[in-house]
Amino acid sequence: MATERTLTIIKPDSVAAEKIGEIIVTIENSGFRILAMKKLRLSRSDAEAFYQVHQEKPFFESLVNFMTEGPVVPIALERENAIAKLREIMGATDSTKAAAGTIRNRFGTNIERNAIHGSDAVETAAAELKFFFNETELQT
Ligand code: 3AN
Repeated sequence: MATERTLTIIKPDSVAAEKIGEIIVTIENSGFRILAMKKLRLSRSDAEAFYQVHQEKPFFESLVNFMTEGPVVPIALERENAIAKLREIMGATDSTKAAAGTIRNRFGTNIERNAIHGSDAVETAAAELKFFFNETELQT
């Protein structure tokens, strides 16, 4: 299995709850290497662009409101099978249904306020990493 890159975003709910450290410990203990990391506040147009695949969904505006309510921490991650592994330790989209011990089970509240983001495929991971980081920042 090849080394892969993926993107997580520690979302505004987790940042406000001061869970950045615990989430990073969990991710590092799961064998991921941090390639790049920053803390920033998304503008409305940034959040709309990041979630453009959901723009027709009924929850889109609420999702954009949530993602812009406070700072986020995007992190570029690397490990073998990174995309699937991150989604495994992240848990289901709906935090109330996420398996025990997953990040969304431990730190999320519901289907919207679900603690972290994780890329869902090779193409989306590449595009999402580019959204937050340039090539120099991703150099190891
Ligand atoms: P995931 O983050 O598990 O890949 P997506 O890509 O389907 O899930 O959804 C992106 C984000 O949109 C979720 N992380 C969540 O915050 C929000 N979301 C998804 N589905 C709903 C929903 N039915 N109601 C409210 N928010 C939702």
